[in-house]
Amino acid sequence: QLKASILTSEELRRALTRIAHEILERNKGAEGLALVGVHTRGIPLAARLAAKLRELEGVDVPLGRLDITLYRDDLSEIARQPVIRETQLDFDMQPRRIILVDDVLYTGRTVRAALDALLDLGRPQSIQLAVLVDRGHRELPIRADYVGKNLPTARTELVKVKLEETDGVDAVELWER
Ligand code: 3GP
Ligand code: 5GP
Ligand code: MG
Repeated sequence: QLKASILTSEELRRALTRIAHEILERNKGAEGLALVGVHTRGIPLAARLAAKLRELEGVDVPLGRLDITLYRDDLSEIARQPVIRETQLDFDMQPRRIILVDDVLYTGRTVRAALDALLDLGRPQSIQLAVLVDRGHRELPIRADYVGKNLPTARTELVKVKLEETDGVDAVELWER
């Protein structure tokens, strides 16, 4: 059941705006960047960041997507081996810095799989990671460069990320399964 509201739509919007500014600061602008969204909700998040970068800098940052299948028993136990199913990258990675975008960072296994998939396809200048929520419990030496919200969680809890594009509403909630 629902335990807490973590981000309202307004707070989610502000968090993404802040991340867009942090991306511009760290990379000295938007030139040479590319955004790559990870499976369902990382993809609309990457698109929103691209829109903000266009707004702030007038630069069209290319967008790509990685579709990852997570074999899992239920929604709160992720599988040991996330598998990359479908990838769409219509730009040359070699000259670019890639910003990988996901909704929730948990064990880090999904990001590890995403890095493997990207590096199989090319040799970008660098890869940075942006996530809306970091819920802790890492099992690999992976960290995010940009975090919307750091949220310490119990393993039994569940972070629900709802986005207009996929769920009709913007909200982040903490649930007990
Ligand atoms: P996503 O595809 O946008 O990432 O039905 C899958 C959705 O449920 C996923 O959305 C995923 O984020 C979400 N989800 C909620 N809790 C968990 C969890 O503990 N593990 C995984 N893998 N997904 C979860
Ligand atoms: P990881 O591979 O880091 O364990 O998990 C990251 C992936 O699983 C992300 O793509 C994320 O969508 C999903 N995930 C893991 N835990 C949660 C969670 O509590 N809530 C949501 N929404 N997604 C989660
Ligand atoms: Mg996800």
